[in-house]
Amino acid sequence: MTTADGDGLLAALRGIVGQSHVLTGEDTTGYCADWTGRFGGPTRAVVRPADTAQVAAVLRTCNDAGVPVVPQGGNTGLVGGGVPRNGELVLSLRRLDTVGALDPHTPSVTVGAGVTAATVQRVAAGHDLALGVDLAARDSATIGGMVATNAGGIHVVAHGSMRQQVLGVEAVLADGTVVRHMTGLAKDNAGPDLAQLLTGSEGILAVITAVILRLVPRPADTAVALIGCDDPAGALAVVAAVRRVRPLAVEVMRAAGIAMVAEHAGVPVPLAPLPAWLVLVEVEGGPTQLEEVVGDRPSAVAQDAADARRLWQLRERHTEAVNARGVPVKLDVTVPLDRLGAFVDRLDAIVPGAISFGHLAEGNLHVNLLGEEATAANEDAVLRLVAEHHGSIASEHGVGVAKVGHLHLTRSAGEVDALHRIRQAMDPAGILNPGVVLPVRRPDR
Ligand code: 2HG
Ligand code: ZN
Repeated sequence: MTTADGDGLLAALRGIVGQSHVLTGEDTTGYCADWTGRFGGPTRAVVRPADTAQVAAVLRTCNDAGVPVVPQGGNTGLVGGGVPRNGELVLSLRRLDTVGALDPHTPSVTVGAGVTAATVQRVAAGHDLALGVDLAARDSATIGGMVATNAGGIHVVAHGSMRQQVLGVEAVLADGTVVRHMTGLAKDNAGPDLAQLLTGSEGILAVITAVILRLVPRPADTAVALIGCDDPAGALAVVAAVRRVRPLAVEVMRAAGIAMVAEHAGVPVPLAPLPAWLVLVEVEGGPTQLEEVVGDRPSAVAQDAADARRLWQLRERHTEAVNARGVPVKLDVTVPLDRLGAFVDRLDAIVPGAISFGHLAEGNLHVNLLGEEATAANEDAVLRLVAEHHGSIASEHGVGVAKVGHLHLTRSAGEVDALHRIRQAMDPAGILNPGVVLPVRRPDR
């Protein structure tokens, strides 16, 4: 069999995963564009393996044929790292959706790459446990993609990002070799940690097929409040106060964003007049935990679960409200908290119409540029401003294809070279997610 021609390749792939799991033409539509509509392109086929052995056989076949592959989970990424750009094959991991053993002692659970975050939360809740990472895309985002991008979300202040949840990994290298370290031990220093190397590697080093996830205790009670502030300094005072109790989430929004969500989603805004800055805090325990955090600031403290859900909607529906206005340029950045005020002053001067919100305790702002402001020149100006303030140009969504050209603002030449060398060692033919994170190097380099 020769797989150099398209037909031979597709026949070989059908032989591995079955006729109905190699999609072509119109059937590939849902896999070819990202959620915002900003990134995407054609694919020669979408291949949907059922298990690790099939993933390995598919990759071996593609590697032998020199065919580039884009691994894809729930397709909730926002930087173009999980969709085809140029005819690459899409390797969809969604069918790897087995929920394995839950170890109540560690506690942890073993899951396939295609299991959604919401499913893990449901399974964990049955044991009074939770996955430490939660995000608005929970119903579609899959664990493989969340590990591959080191997803963060709303509870990083309490439990860290995916990196802190990963206790073991199974993955397949470009040539089909399966690497497995699934002991799930809480302490395990027998050499460099492969799971940590693959976490955040955005599909350029290997394809993650299964993971052991640490679970955290589910808080018996939580309290939620929306707090108004005049400026970033006021918002940071809320962060300082909430750190004295047990924070689960500290999210920031601005008046323009809240007004946009209220209009788009019909969610009522409980504070009038609308403060310039709003911080949504969730803490472990009852409403009394919030008394000192709220102080004499304008605030709305949730009285029941429905109230809390409404407050959270004001935050979680920002993304869809932004998208309803058109295709945004999304800049997901971190700024050191002591420079946040200075950064925002300059940001507002460059892009006064931007919708910014995010995860305040980590200094993670999602700066969404819309309409006439959604230009490459503004993107460049904002990312340079971030670098000037000693921040990161890729906070939690990853580099993808969106920020490859700006990676040097955040990572030194030595670091980028080391990453190229690791990639070359693990995927010599460069078939895994080419053009993501790192620029494609010519073969003579
Ligand atoms: C969030 O925090 C997500 O809601 C999406 O990271 C951010 O839409 C965005 O810019
Ligand atoms: Zn976010």
